[in-house]
Amino acid sequence: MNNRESSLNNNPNLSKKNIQIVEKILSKNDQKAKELRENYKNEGLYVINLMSSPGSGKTTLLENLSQFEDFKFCVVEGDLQTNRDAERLIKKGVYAEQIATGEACHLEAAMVEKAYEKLKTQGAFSNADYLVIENVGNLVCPASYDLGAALNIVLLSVPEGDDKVLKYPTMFLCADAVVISKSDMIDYFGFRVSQVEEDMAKLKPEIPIFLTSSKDKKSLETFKDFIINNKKQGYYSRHSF
Ligand SMILES: Nc1nc2c(ncn2[C@@H]2O[C@H](COP(=O)(O)OP(=O)(O)OP(=O)(O)O)[C@@H](O)[C@H]2O)c(=O)[nH]1
Ligand SMILES: [Mg+2]
Repeated sequence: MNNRESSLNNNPNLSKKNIQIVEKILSKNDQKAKELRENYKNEGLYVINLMSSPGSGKTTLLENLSQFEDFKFCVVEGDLQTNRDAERLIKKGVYAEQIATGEACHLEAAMVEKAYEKLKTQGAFSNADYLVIENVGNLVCPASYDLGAALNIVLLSVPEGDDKVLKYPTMFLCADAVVISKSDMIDYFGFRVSQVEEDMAKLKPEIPIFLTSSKDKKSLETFKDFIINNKKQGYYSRHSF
C-alpha cells in the first residue's frame, strides 16, 4: 500500500466504497499522466506544472517570462470559469489554451491532454520547447493529480504569509522548486523568508527556493535559467503523486 492509499484507508470520513472510487479515479489519472509524459518526451517538450493558491501571481509570472527570447513556451490554463488568463497570455504573443473546469478544483491529465492536442493542431509547439500548465488556484487538490510534468513548481506569494509550508505539506512535498512570489512586498507584510527555508528544510531539504517579483527582472531571469538548466540536464521530477 502506498502513502496515498494508506492515507485514504485511514481517513475516518471515508467509507470503503468512497475509498474504492477515489482510488479508481486516481489510478486512471496516473495512467493518463504516464501516457502524456511519453508524448511530451517524443515531442521534445519540457513540461512544467505551476501550482499555488488563487491570486499568488502565476499568470503574471508567465506574462513576465514571455519577454525572454531563450524561453519559448505555450500554456495550458486551468480555472473554474472564464478565458481571462489565456487571453492575458495570448496578448503577450503566447499560445494559450484555456480549460474551464466548471466545479473541479484541480486539473486532471485527461483535461490537459485535450488542451495539449488543440495546441498541437494550432502548430503551437513549432516554436516552443516548453509547455507550462497553470493549474487551478488551490493549495490542496492539485497536489494529488499527476499531469506528467517534468517539473512541479509551487508558488507562495508574500501576502499569503510565511507559515504555509507546514500547514499545506502535501502541496510543498510535490515541489521540485518553490517560488516566493511578490517579493517586493516582503517588508510590508513582515514576511520571513527564513521561516519558509526552515520549513522546507524539514519537509524536502533539497528543493531550491526562488524569490521573484514582477518589478525585478533579474529575479525572473534567475528563475527562467533554472528551468532551462533543468531541461538541459534532462531532469524529471521523482515525485509520486
Ligand atoms: N506587488 C506585486 N503584485 C503582483 C506580483 N505578481 C502578481 N501580482 C498581482 O497579484 C494579483 C494576482 O496575480 P495573478 O497573476 O492573476 O495570479 P494567479 O495566481 O494567476 O491567479 P489565479 O489564476 O486566479 O489563481 C494581480 O493583481 C497581480 O498584479 C508581484 O510580483 N508583485
Ligand atoms: Mg492565473
